[in-house]
Amino acid sequence: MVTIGRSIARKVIDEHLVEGEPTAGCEIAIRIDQTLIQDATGTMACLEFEAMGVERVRTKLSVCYVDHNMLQLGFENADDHRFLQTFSAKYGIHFSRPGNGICHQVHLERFAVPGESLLGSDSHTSTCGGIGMLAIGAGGLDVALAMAGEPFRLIMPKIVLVRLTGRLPDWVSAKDVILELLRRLTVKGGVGKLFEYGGDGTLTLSVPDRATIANMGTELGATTSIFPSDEQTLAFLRAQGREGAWRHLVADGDAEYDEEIEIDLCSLEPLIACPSSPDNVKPVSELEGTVVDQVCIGSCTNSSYRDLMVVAEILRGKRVHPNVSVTLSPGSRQVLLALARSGALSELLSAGVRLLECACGPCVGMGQAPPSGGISLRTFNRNFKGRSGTKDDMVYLCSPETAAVAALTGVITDPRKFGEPPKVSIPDRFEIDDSLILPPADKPSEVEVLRGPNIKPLPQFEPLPEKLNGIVLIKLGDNITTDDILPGGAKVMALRSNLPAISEFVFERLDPKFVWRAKAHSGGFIVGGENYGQGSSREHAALAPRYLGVRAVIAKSFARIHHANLVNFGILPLTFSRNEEYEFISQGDELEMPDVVERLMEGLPILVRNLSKEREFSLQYSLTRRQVEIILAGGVLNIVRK
Ligand code: MIC
Ligand code: SF4
Repeated sequence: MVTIGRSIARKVIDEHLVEGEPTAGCEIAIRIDQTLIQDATGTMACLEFEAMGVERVRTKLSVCYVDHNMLQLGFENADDHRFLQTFSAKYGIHFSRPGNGICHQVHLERFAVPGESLLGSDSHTSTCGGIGMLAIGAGGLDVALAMAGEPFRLIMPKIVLVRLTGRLPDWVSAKDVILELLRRLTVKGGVGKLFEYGGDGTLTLSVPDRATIANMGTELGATTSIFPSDEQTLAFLRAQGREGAWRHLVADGDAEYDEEIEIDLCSLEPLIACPSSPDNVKPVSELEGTVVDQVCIGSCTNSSYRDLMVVAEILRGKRVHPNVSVTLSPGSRQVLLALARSGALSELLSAGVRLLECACGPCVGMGQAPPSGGISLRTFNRNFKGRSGTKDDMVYLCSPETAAVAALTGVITDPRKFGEPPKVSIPDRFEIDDSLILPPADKPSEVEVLRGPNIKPLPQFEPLPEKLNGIVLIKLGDNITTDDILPGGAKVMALRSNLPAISEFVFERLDPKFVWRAKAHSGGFIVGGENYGQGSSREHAALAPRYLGVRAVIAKSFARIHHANLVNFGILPLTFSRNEEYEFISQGDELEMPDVVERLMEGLPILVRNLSKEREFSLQYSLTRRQVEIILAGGVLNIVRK
């Protein structure tokens, strides 16, 4: 018998396959070993899990992190934290207390296992791909289902080999590798794809470097990214006192891939993503001299000990520029304590760095908004307009090296001009202190789940009616993000467990009258361009429009997680049969879709009458039988409740 060599991704998928044929484009179901939720998406996921009536999580390991909604401007976030802590204790979930760090960094350090599967209610769950995990971001409801022991269903992605050759030059680091991919492929270049890294160059990258690349693979729209589990992985796990979790996991020599890309690491230079999209990438050298107002270091992308030590080394004995506000949000308490013990923290503070909590912070607009029109250089992964909290922000994404040098000079500077590159040695073993990770209760029946007034029960949604009609509430362009649909930031995110309240903010930044219009017409349709719903996994970007009566989104194409979230909450994701039709639709047009139920059941295109324009056209959908049933039922929860 001739056997075909397998990629790493294929090996892990095969080991977890429950249903389906792992051929690109087909639906598969995989067993989930671990789940991760965080406080911003987790409250809703917990309410959904509760609705499933399961007594204890049925995974190998489930963890809940508090890292996003850390500003406690009122009772809301504090109440939610208390809810999550008691809920976790009762239902068998490990609880990482506020202050312990950002979910992806902590999960990588303390829980990630090569070859296992992880589903997380956060789009950057892919970070743990850096250790050889099959780590996928999803909506809260899909994660709740996984916690209840259900397999995760997804479309088998194409597997793309990213062959890395050579070694990174001085002053160039992992962030520049993923920025190079974003430059080449754009924010929709990875949709329907899984990026697997291989080649000699991969061996030169540590697990945290790989995690930076896997983290930001999400910005390509990818299903996920995965690295081998090799000597580097063993060294990382050993430093975490977890070498027992290691297994050797590499691709077969004759592994087959759907596509291949090559990056010669030696040829890379410092890169930067310009406002306001992660794929607007240019060489740093082209932007030299641009005056900077703010530098933010940290986030789940660049928060490893190595990254923050590099910054400390660059700033050692110097002062940050008087016109630049420099913040540091360390990714984990482990890293922060290691910085403190090594003396690097004193260097950072002496240099004038503003130390923030071990949390997402400025990355999601939880404080530290830049000044009006301000230029902010961030080591983060997203720079969507307004995400920082300042409407006309100018956010650039770059490596810790580029950020640190700009913090000193006050202008964008090619770090290669700075002189000798910083040398950092990584401890063989980190000091491990898991005291902020609370294990679940031994006696769950004795735990009372505490709910504050901000936690509102989930509403009941109606099944799909025979016919849909209504007006086009809004017409949008390409690459609309879930931040555009439902913003982050301290004010709005505090309402994540309160659907009626959060729904008041739908499209607030793009069109403050949207909610008023949706209410006045008792719902309607949304029209979008390519890659609708890219970015965050927040299911609220589907739930809240549904709450306002939206029953279908018509777009040229959809981002993976948002497409799944729309289906989960009974909103029809439709695409144009002919994209030219987009041009003929305007906001306010009255649309009618007759016999939708029948057409969906028979797999026929959806017919649309644009009554305002007197045009008829057809729409397609990419839905499995199971997804059609979900839409007809008005959402997954209606099926689960039955
Ligand atoms: C983000 O980076 O946008 C977030 C905040 O982490 C989101 C999750 C959320 O909206 O709660 C994500 O990436 O999924
Ligand atoms: Fe947190 Fe930002 Fe990472 Fe999202 S991208 S998990 S907000 S640090």
